[in-house]
Amino acid sequence: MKKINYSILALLGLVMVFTGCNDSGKKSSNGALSSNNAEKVYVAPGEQDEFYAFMSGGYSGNLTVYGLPSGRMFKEIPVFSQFPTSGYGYSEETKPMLNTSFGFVPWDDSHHPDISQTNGELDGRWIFINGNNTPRIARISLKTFETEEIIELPNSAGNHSSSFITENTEYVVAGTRFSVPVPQRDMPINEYKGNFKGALSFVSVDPEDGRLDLKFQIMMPGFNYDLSHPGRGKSHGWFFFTTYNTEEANSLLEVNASQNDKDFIAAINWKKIEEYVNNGGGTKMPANYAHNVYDEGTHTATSTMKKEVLTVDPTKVPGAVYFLPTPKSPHGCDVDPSGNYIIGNGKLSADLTVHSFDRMLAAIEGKKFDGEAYGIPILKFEDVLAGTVKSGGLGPLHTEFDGKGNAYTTFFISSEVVKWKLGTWEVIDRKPTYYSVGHLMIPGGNSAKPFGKYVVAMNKITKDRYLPTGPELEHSAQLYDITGDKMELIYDFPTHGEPHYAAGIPAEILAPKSQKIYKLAENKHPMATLGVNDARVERKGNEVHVYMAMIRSHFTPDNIEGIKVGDKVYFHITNHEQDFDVPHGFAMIGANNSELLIMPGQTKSLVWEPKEVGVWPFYCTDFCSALHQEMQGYVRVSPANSNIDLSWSLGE
Ligand code: K7E
Ligand code: CUA
Repeated sequence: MKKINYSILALLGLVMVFTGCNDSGKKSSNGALSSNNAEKVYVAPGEQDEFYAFMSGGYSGNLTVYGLPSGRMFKEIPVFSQFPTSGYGYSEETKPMLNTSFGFVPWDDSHHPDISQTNGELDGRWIFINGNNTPRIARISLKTFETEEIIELPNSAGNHSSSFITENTEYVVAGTRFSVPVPQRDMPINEYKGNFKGALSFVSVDPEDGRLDLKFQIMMPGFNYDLSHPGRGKSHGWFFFTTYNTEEANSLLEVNASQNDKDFIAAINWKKIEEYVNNGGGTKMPANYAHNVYDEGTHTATSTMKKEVLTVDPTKVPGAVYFLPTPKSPHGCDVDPSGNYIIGNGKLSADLTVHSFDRMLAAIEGKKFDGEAYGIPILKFEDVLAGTVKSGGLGPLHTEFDGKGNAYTTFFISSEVVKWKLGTWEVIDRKPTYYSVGHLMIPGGNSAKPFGKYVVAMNKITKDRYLPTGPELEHSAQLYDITGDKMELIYDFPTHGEPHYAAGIPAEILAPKSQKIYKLAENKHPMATLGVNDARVERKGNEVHVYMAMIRSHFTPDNIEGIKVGDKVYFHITNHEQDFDVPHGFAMIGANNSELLIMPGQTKSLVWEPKEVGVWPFYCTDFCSALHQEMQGYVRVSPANSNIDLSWSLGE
């Protein structure tokens, strides 16, 4: 075992800083300004982009939608974070989406979106994304672009190696980045080694409606499970997870988790484990985790606490789990479109390690093991190795594929994308990125059928690429044309939050089925006001329910009296428009939450607790017609002991 000393780590840090400065002068020499390249990204007014790109928001907790090649941002989809722009997480209907075993958690750190697949190809039904901080997985509809479901993961901490899906979207996986005591308990931190566990969760996806269910958790040794990808084609049925900190250090990991020359890629035969649990295998253990589901018919989410989880001890299922030694604290774990090559990106190395699925099977068959870790067989490095890419770069992180036999790997430290050939492992091209690139994305680039026209590099450091905006700049994406032998940098665009990973898909798969309105006739919200004659105000003790309708350009009712200080006023508002792209907003002065943005045919509820006597206005926040400014109303608030009757009206 080779030791990495402090000075190497310090050097890596320095190289990173210098790369940031040195490359800044190269701007004019990379061809980005040539008119030929300008044409490649120019989407003329009125024309539409060729691809959607869904970028994780990182610490924004959300998912942003961009067009490629234009780099125009179309939407921010709220997922794990409250979003005042639409009222997500503020409205009564969506608050349950953010419920967890820790209570209401209105934020997360989202890293890896992945689009649903059928037979290994993008089918564009849903997109999944992980919450890294309070371990969760979300499912978002690619018809409504709304978050429909969030499931929490028990026994986990730092859900990083997620949310990747299997070839027919049988499962979406989650792997714990931080191993923890399972079950959680009060114990000394320095007794980590041998006592903490790393849970790999397999969440099943209903093929019809996409509903999630935590089917089983594999209780692995207490390493850090960093990234993962499914097998595909011949390796369908397997899942591969990179690990680091196989040293099981609990402090100063930058040194103590860099001791082993090799960590592992864990190869999981999930089909075997599925069979084992279907035959009654596994142990049920008590748990407490939230399962939140948004119903499109009622426009309302419900949160259920689940109390049990099925755990699997991997040593009880022979032939299901193996370790593949992989150098230098690997980060990315990527599988090529054929399913034969598993690429481990050792973030402290220059070379890429490519394992062969065929060779792995042969080694397992021949029982050629190099010892074991906690009862899990370790395969011999030389027996599973397919090849090494001598990259010449430093700090490889992530790899994507173009479907034409090429792979593209990002290098954080040397700030570049390197193109290399699968099978021969030769480097074909390299292009700088600005700066310190993390993930990269080719639409469909982690499926059996990539659309290898562009690669998007997602950079961590922006520096001089844009006009300064104070100490922090938005992160920067860079678009490369990859249709030729050499990559060509053709565009820069800012991205919101911190896009770790992204998922791209041809627009023609999604655009035709994108939802235009919600049909009012199909609105099943129990508090909906489907006809204006149903508009009313009702009191139940100190709760007041306002059943309100809205259409261009008024609210029904718009004058309400008989509300008292100390009341809890629920506005249940139904948008009667049945026209594409005509939402109305609703905002109430002094409400301790946000506005609501209500889609055509939809009902949303906002709670307001008036604290002061007076006559208080509300209004529509979205400029919806020439008379939008007239779309307003008043609520009269009387003293708590007043006896003014409830009344409501419009146009009287
Ligand atoms: Cu940013 Cu995939 Cu969370 Cu690498 S991860 S960069
Ligand atoms: Cu409705 Cu503005």
